Amino acid sequence: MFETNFVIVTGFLGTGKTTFIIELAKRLTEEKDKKINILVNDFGQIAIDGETLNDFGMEAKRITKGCVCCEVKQDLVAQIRDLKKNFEPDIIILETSGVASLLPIYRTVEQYVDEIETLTLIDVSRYDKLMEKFRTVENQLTFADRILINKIDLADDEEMKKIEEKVSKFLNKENPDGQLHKISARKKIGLENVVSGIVQ
Ligand SMILES: Nc1nc2c(ncn2[C@@H]2O[C@H](COP(=O)(O)OP(=O)(O)O)[C@@H](O)[C@H]2O)c(=O)[nH]1
Ligand SMILES: [Mg+2]
Repeated sequence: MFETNFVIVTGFLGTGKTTFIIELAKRLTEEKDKKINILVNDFGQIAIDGETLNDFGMEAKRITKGCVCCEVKQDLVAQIRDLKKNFEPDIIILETSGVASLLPIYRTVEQYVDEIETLTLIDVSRYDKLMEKFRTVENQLTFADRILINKIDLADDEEMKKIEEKVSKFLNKENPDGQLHKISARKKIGLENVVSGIVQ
């Protein structure tokens, strides 16, 4: 049986998931010689001004009838089976919807893939607001292997220090094994360690 690894990318709408995945997929293809397939669960979301995967010539399959963490789990399983059979990817990357909880997705896919890596993006400028309002953001941070503070190009040193302290405090309590990375998906900063964390 062909072994496929699976990368789940969560983060609220607008945190930079698509931008990050484009860069991640490029690097895994070019630098690590991996065959990548991408799944996007973008139900009910209006694409903001971010790039879309297809603009970059990446074949992305969409799951649009509901959230893969709840009502369309079976669609996700069907897509994974289909990709494995037809493309034999080394790695499948899933962009979840902004409101998806991580754990149910993990549980759904674990029996169909070899290794799962969970990544959660947060946005320097919206961390406080999102943490206050959305329980799912807490869930996304709690069950992530890696937490990526994205858009560091928008924050000065003082702001960066503050947000790092807040995120570290949360992780110490809720997810002490979670690895923290500071990145800019758009400016392509800090991505090397994330890539090598996925493929040594
Ligand atoms: N300044 C800045 N903007 C970013 C960065 N990463 C993504 N963005 C922008 O944030 C917006 C949302 O990005 P997108 O990838 O569509 O987010 P998604 O909804 O999580 O998939 C777009 O305008 C991106 O260009 C970054 O590192 N720095
Ligand atoms: Mg997106």
